[in-house]
Amino acid sequence: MTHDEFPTDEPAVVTCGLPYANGDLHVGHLRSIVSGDAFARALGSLGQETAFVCGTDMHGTPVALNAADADTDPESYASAYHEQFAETFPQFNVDFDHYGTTHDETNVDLTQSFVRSWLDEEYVFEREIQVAWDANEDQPLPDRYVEGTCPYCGETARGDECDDGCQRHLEPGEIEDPVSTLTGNPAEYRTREHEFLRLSEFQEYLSGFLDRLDGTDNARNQPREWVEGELDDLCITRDMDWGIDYPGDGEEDLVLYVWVDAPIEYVAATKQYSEQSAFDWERAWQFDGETRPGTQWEDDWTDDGGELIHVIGQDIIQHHTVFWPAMLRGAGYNEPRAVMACGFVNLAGDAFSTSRNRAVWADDYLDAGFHPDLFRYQIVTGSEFTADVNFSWETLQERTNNDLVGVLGNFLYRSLLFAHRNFDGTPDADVSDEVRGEIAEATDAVRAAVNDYSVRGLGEAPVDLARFGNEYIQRNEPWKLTDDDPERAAQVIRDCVQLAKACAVLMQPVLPGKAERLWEQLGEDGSVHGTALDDALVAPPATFDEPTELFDEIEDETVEELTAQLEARVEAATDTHESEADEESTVTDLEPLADDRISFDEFQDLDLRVGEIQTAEGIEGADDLARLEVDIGHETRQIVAGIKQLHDLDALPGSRVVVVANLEKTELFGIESNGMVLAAGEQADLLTTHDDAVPGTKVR
Ligand code: B3M
Ligand code: ZN
Repeated sequence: MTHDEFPTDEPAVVTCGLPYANGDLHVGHLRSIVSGDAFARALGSLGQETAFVCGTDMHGTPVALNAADADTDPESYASAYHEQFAETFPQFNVDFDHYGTTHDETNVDLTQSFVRSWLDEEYVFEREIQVAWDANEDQPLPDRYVEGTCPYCGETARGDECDDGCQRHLEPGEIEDPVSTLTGNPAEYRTREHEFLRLSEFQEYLSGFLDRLDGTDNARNQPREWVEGELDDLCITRDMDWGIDYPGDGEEDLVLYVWVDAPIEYVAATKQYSEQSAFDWERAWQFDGETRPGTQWEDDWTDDGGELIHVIGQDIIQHHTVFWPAMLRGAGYNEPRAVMACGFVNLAGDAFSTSRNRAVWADDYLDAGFHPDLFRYQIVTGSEFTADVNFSWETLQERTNNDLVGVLGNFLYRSLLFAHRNFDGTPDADVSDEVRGEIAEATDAVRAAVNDYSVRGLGEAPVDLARFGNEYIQRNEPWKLTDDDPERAAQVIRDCVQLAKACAVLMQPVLPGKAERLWEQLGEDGSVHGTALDDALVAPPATFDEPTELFDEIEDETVEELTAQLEARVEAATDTHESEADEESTVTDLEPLADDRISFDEFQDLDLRVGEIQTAEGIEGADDLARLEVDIGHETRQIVAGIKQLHDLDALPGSRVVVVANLEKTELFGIESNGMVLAAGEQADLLTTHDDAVPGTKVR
């Protein structure tokens, strides 16, 4: 590890990826936000000065498109979501120090000042590029206004990202076969002038940065290939009205790309927090070394400056480990210390699909009436942070009933009840060495979890300690001792009460609401939030009232009902989606007929032949491609076709197909393709013959 261990003397900033103001929150969003909250709370308990900030991502095509669909202007549309988000997070016990928006004045000013610094340092240049254009609507099609094929992996992608495939960021003009999402028409490309950030100049810097970067392995390793390959400059402007105006001269009609102002909100939100607190945002964010690239990139770096930690979903690693550090450094800001990227949340083993309503929404959870800490515990301990995690009402029930009720709640209730009934609170005795050691180990485990960026470890710590507590009670049977050996009984219960208090301190990051209630039950003054880990060993008050159970079991009937509701909704949504998709493909997706006619001779130039598939196998590592051997009479051809996912390859041999035999050879995934098999539509419906034309017969 390049960085000093937590806690350090510098201020820390923990951020979460900003939710787009284009739809309701679901448990997928909540995963990284709850994890960030738990991590920030745990850092605080180590004694690290910490600001926890986030905000709503108001700009960009996701918002503009949805606002247009909803027949409203983007600002009102985004503001309504912003208010909804700001109200929802506290209901999940997420406690931001500042939750802002990318559209407020602080962020607008700061974003424009970043761009001006890049301009001063000559990191920005102008270039003519091809942008997608809807000829019918006569308008440019930035980012999500256009869909097509990813040039890197062949999956269907949006204009600026390949979110169903290789997850890469795509630059304007890169997407192949672009189609307008406004009209479904094929898009044209037109030449426009745009502004670019010279990312390529930061290559050496970024490579050193990745060597130093802490956090989860996915975030530290994945960007290597992007930084070590050819690093394309980043287009930072868009042809749109909605966004922050590009502050350079003569480009009044351009706004900044949403990924410019979005991460800058991390800085703006910290600044706004500083205005209401003693937190020093400049100390955290500003870098006082050299900002020009050059040989001193490496020598220049010191471990001074704040500890900037970004908690994000794994789909936005490139933005946070390549673009963002370059943006910061180019404007004279400090670099991230760590990026923690979590996996997705699945529903019954499959990805969420919000457009198909195949999701558990934040409101579904809140309406079901469960305490927010149950969700927090399930989502944080359900898998390693970097792996995908399943959410279902059954798993919520299982984790709640087994761990929270069965282990943690059980230990706390029996200990405190026994202590209250027999000693009116904390017995007058010393904590044993064994229990003292056990608590010290548990707090060390939390320190280690923070330094390993393991959010799961934070959730497990209090339950593990309670498990020990239950075993300790079982082993010492204090109920047998009260009459025979009251002193020994006092000692055992003293230990249990201390373990309960330690549980409260350890519960604070992941189970903050329940920790607070336990704190009250222990008769402690003030709040458990802000207590240090070391308070786990400080004696609780001498008296406290009769406790109540902290957790209730989730009943089978409740789970059955919720599961049935969810399944019904997902099914209904899938059916509608499929019928809509069918309609769409027959009506709106039809490409217009070509205007230009070709001559008969030109048609004759195509050597189309009947072929018979001999073998068909998937190409390893390529999502869509299959290698076919096709008999075309004179010879057998090797042809690569994008049909791997769309056909049962084992069933293909023996099928007749139509082959373009005189197409120039090409290589796909390192495999030569000698011809083309004709197919129709998205599902690659293979063209065939219906009678006895033998392989090699010419098609006319
Ligand atoms: N608004 C949401 C996403 O792509 C995007 C995050 C911005 S973080 C600076 O996940
Ligand atoms: Zn891709």
